[in-house]
Amino acid sequence: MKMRSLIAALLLLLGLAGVPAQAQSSSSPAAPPFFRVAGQVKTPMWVNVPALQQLPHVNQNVTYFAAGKVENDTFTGALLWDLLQSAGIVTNPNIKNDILRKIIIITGTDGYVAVFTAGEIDPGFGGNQILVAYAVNGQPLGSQGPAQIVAPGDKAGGRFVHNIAKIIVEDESR
Ligand SMILES: Nc1nc2c(c(=O)[nH]1)N[C@H]1C(S)=C(S)[C@@H](COP(=O)(O)O)O[C@H]1N2
Ligand SMILES: [Mo]
Repeated sequence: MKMRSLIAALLLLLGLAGVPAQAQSSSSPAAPPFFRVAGQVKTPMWVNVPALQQLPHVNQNVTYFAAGKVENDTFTGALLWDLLQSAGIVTNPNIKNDILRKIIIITGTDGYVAVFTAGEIDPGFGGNQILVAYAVNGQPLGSQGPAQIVAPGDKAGGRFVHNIAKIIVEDESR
């Protein structure tokens, strides 16, 4: 009885949390609508496309190699920096440039991993416009969603992690 109402409540929560919104387009198995932002952040969170769309929109036209073929696409998304600012990267003010010790680990639902550093995306340092993209050429990512990384300037698509499952901030000295 108790367990059954717990399960019912969980199903209701899942429903409210956006499973129906996800059920729209892609023909391949639906990717989970949320990914996790956690680790050395003040506010760990679950992020979906509507949450990303609340951050400033950035468009990037990129040309890169994927499996030996040249791709050219225009992606829309939020800056990885802005997303992490909304979670608040934990830094120690007593450590000189502590932000430069932070490592950002992006993992896809298939376990694929690429790593960035806070220093390369911090506007005060590298300022690279790494995107957490939710649309390509004006269309939702569908089976590659809910979001993927776009790294403008990369020659090949290896760091363009699809189906983001988690973004974890770690510290060099962990
Ligand atoms: N989750 C996940 N993302 C991934 C990969 C992968 O295996 N799993 N492969 C990467 C590689 S090696 C490339 S070249 C690009 C290819 O994606 P595209 O064809 O959409 O450009 O995706 C990247 N992102
Ligand atoms: Mo690749």
